[in-house]
Amino acid sequence: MENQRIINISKKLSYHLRHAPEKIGLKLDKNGWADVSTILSKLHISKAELEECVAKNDKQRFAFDERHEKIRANQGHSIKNVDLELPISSPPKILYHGTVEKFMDEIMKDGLKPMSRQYVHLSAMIETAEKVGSRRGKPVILKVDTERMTEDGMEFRVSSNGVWLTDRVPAKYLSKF
Ligand code: HQG
Repeated sequence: MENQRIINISKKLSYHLRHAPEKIGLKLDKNGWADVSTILSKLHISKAELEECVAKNDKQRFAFDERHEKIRANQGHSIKNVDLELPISSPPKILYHGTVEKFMDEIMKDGLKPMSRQYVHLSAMIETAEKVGSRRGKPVILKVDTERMTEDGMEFRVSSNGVWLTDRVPAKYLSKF
């Protein structure tokens, strides 16, 4: 398949599996899984195209169940009642968050908030944070002191595609990189 077509399908999958399943009559179960057959008919794509899209996705955003009858997004949900049941994990001592200058006053006052998503998204690699920030303009990179957060009882989870997730990051654990 052409790269642009893969990207277009991936965007639709992200939208419906994370934010708006009802727009195409899709139902997510409590763990975020949706029927592959519904996706195929509503997005007018073949099983082979869906398989290729999942396999070639640059961030491995989607996962199939064992029999490839169900699919879900690995992270990024805004739907509140989806629980991926990710176990609590111990993160590297520092994680990074990429944002942009216009949000900085608010972030350094209120900390990082999940905004429209379930969690604040953090990464182990600076390069990833730079990419995330660049979606909005010139990236500003924040360091998150996860060691102190953990000492203070805060929890982290990691998605199967390596994105670190936490409920929020109070400003005292943040510093500019
Ligand atoms: C900012 C993409 C004001 C935050 C990426 C960010 C990621 C605040 C924006 C994933 C704030 C939320 C998530 C506060 C946070 N005041 N602004 N207190 N706290 N913000 O898109 O982290 O390609 O929900 O800095 O690669 O940018 O979709 O989060 O700029 O992994 O798979 O509010 O989305 O992945 O934006 O991105 P988002 P994000 P996918």
